[in-house]
Order: sequence, then structure tokens, then C-alpha cells
Amino acid sequence: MNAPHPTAPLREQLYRDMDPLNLTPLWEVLHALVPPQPASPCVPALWKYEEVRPFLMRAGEAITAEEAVRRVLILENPALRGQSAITQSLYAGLQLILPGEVAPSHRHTQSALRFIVEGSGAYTAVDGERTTMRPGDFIITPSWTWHDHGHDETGPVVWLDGLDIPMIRFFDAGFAESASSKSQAVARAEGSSFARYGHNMAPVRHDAPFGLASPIFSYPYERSREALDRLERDAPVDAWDGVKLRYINPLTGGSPMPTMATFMQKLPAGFSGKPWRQTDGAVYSVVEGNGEAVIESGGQSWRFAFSPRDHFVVPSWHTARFSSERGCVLFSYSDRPVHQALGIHQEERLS
Ligand code: 1HN
Repeated sequence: MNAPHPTAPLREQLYRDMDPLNLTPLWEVLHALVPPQPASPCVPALWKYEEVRPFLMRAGEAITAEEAVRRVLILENPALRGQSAITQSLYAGLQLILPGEVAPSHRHTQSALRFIVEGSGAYTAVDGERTTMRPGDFIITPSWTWHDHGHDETGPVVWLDGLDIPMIRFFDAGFAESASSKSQAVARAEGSSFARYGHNMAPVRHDAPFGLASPIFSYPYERSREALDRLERDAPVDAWDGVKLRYINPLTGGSPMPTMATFMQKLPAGFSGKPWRQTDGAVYSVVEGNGEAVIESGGQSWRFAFSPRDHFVVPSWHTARFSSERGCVLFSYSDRPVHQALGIHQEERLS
């Protein structure tokens, strides 16, 4: 039956009449619900550090770390303003701590990663063990571990926080608790987790002290950088990724935390990468060097010239390619382990 005149009012009346019962017709939304390919509402975005930093420093004058609990400027996807989200599943923010400050101890079911962007000598304490922060270090705070941050040295310290906040919110599975004391008592010497688990060895009678998460809190930049340098020299360079490694939980070979994968890659000088797309939207922190990201989706195109400490996001199923005239190093994270656990991860390498 395709007589438009009698059916249209019939349908409109049906929709109006059943609306009070919270009933809605699937056929009006079916195509949007089950799109032929991912149609992320997120847009690509770039935050230049030189533009963001003055606001971070002003935040340092406007509020203390203790009063703020966490003094962070959230990197919000321009298409998701007000949602504290950089992609549909991930949160990103830049956190500032100043000498003498403490960000008080708490724990929550959301997992967090830190990637150190500027300054040295602040520490984060995770379940009784402190880790000193240095630029390029990747540090984890597994779900439900006590954590606080402090800074006993000099100069501002800024890091990227990556959390699975929107994902945990989606599942309505968030719990949080504040500690009774501001800073945790130190229970183990700095570096003991790394000594136990960070050298391709593990204690003979170990259990996984943090369940699904890595027993290593800190993945120092020095070591990641050395691996990339050596591979750039001695191994074939991937035409899409340059030289790219993923961080692992040494006990499982999987991602350091169950909800977020993390990566470090080096684009050699003169690199002009082929385009790719993947279902996991990814957040990038530029560590060293300069380069360009070209991102395309649905006939739109974005061109980001990036420099050290800049941040950018490549949303799900957007086509991206990277290039660098003089070489650069990029850190990134995404929700890939969740896609993989659900069997829905897709990646395309285009030519
Ligand atoms: C949090 O605990 C930290 O521990 C940073 O540094 C950002 C954003 C939302 C909720 C908890 C931190 C956060 C956060």
C-alpha cells in the first residue's frame, strides 16, 4: 500500500496517541540505529599547547589542586560539549600540579592513564607506591586503586589524563570514594613494581596484584623511546604507522588496563603515511617533533599541523594519514581492547 494521503495522517495520529505510553515506532529510526558503517557524532579536533597552556596557568592561580581535587581542563570534543568526553567512550584532560601541592587521595571504578606532557618531579602514588613523573612517561591508575598526586620539586607539571569515564557512565557502573588522609602512606619503595614485573620476569609465586590491570604503574619514556629508535634503524618501517608499539600488561600480553589500549609511535624523517581507519577513535599526545595529520570523513577534511605537547583526536572510522618532514614521536590511546573483547573491532589500511 503506498497511498500517501490516508496513511500519513493515520501514522501521525498513531505516534501522538501512543506517545504518552512511551512508545515510539522503530521504522522511523531504524536506519540511524543500524547504520551501514559507523557514523560517529564526534569530530576531529586539535588543541595547540601554546593556546591551552595559558589557561592551565590561569587555572593554577584561580584554584589550588586541593580545592579542585583534580585541577584539570577537560578536552571536550567540539561535537560533544558538556559531556566531558573526547570520544563517545573516552575522556581526556590536562592536569596541572604546582610545587608543594597535593591532589588528595581517592579511588573510583574508572581507570585512568597519565601521560606526562611538561615538567618533572611530581609524583603519583598508586596503592602505596609512588612513581616520579618525567616527560613522556606513561603511568596507569587501575580501577579502584587509591591514588593521589603531589609535587615536592620545582616548576609546573602537566600531564594528559585519559579515562574511560563515558564508558563507565554508559554502563552505570561507577563507584567512588575519598580517602580519610590527603596523601597515602608510602608502603613500598619507588620502583618495586617495576623491579618485580618490568624486566620480562615475574615473581615466582605471584598473583595479579591488580586483577585485569598491569602490575607496572610506570612505563618510562626512556625505554619506549629506545625501542622505537632501534626499530627505526634496524627494522622495516610500516607504511601506515611508521614504527608503532603498544604498551602491554606483562602478565597477559594484553593492554595495561582492560578498557584502554596505549601506543607510542615514531614517524621517521620524510615519512608520508598511507591512510587508515579503525573503529576505535584515538586520542594523540605529541611527544617530540612536528608533523601533519590529515583526517577525512563524509567528504569533509581536516588538516592538523602538530607540534610537541599538542593533542588531537581521530574519531571512529575517520580516515587518517600522518606525515612528518623531520620525524616525530606520538603517544596515543583508544578503547580498542573493548572492541576486541566484543569481537567488533575493525581496521582498514587503505592505499
Ligand atoms: C581523576 O581521579 C583524576 O586522579 C583525573 O588525577 C581526572 C576526571 C574525572 C574523575 C576522576 C586523577 C579525573 C579523575
